[in-house]
Amino acid sequence: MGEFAAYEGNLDASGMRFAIAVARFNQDITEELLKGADDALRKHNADDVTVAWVPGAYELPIVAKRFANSHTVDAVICLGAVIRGETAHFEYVAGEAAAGITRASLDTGVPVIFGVLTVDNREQAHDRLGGKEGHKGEEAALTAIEMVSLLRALP
Ligand code: INI
Repeated sequence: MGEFAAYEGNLDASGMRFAIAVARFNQDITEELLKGADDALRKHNADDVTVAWVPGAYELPIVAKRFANSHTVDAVICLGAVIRGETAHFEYVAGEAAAGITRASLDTGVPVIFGVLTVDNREQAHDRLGGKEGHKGEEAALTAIEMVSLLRALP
C-alpha cells in the first residue's frame, strides 16, 4: 500500500459539549434512545450534555440548527421514532426530518447526528433499543463523539 495521510476520530469525549434534541412523539421509545445516548456519552467521559424536547421528529431540524449555531456545543444528536402507519404521513415526517438534519449539519459545519428510528412497527423499534439490532441511541452518541474528534483532527 502506498503512503497517505489518514485521519480517524477516537471515542474520548473529555471536554466535549453535546446537545441532544429528542422528540416526544412515541416517547416510550425516544426516552430509551435518550437513555442509551446519555449513558454512552458519559461512559466516554462527556459531562456537558444539554437536552431539548420537541413535539415530533419533524421539529428536530430547527432545534438542531439553533444549537449548532449557538457556538455552545460541539455536536448535536437528534433522536426520534417515526413508525410507519397507514398513511403517507410517515414518508413526509421521516423524509423531512432526515433532510433537515442533513441541512442543519452542512449549513453550520457542526456534526448533527441522525438518531431517528424509521421503522414499520414497534417491534422493529424495540429491536433497535438494545435488541438484535443494537442500540441506536448509543450508536448516535458514539457517532457524535467520533465526528467531533475527526473534524478536530482534519486539516
Ligand atoms: N412524529 C414522530 O416523531 N414520529 C411519528 O411516527 C409521527 N407520525 O407518525 O405522525 C410524527 N408525527 C408528528 C410530526 O413529527 C410533527 O410533530 C407534526 O406533524 C407537527 O409538525
